[in-house]
Amino acid sequence: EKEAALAAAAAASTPLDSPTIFDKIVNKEIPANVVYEDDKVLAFRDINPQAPTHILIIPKVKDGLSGLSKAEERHCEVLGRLLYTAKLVAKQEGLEDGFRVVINDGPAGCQSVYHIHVHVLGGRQMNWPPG
Ligand code: IU
Repeated sequence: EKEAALAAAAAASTPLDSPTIFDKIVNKEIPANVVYEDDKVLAFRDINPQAPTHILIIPKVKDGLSGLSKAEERHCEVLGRLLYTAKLVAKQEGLEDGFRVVINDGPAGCQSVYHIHVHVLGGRQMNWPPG
């Protein structure tokens, strides 16, 4: 019985479930320029900004959400919280003329950190289509 439980645990844990650098930021093990925080989410400036304002919003607890493609119905509340926080942060940053929200997913989506995050970009004219 114990072996079966261990096998099930091994099968369930993939590298995508592993902690990322964003867990270290949440735990304050590495510094970040935090612009907003509550009990559920953390927002901080991207270290490699692609616009005058470039902020990342992440859930404090990953709960399997390595990316949007891994979303389950139980994640609906936190997904809504991430988008609502994007609005709060955009307002806080004074992006009255508009802004862009991006979620990259998987290799083809150019995702590099496997802990879901919403990019908020603004302070310059965005272009369409994106690269
Ligand atoms: P992506 O959507 O997974 O590609 O976005 C990851 C972002 O995380 C990217 O814009 C990086 O510049 C950013 N980032 C960061 O802000 N701090 C870090 O320590 C690392 C990545 I690693």
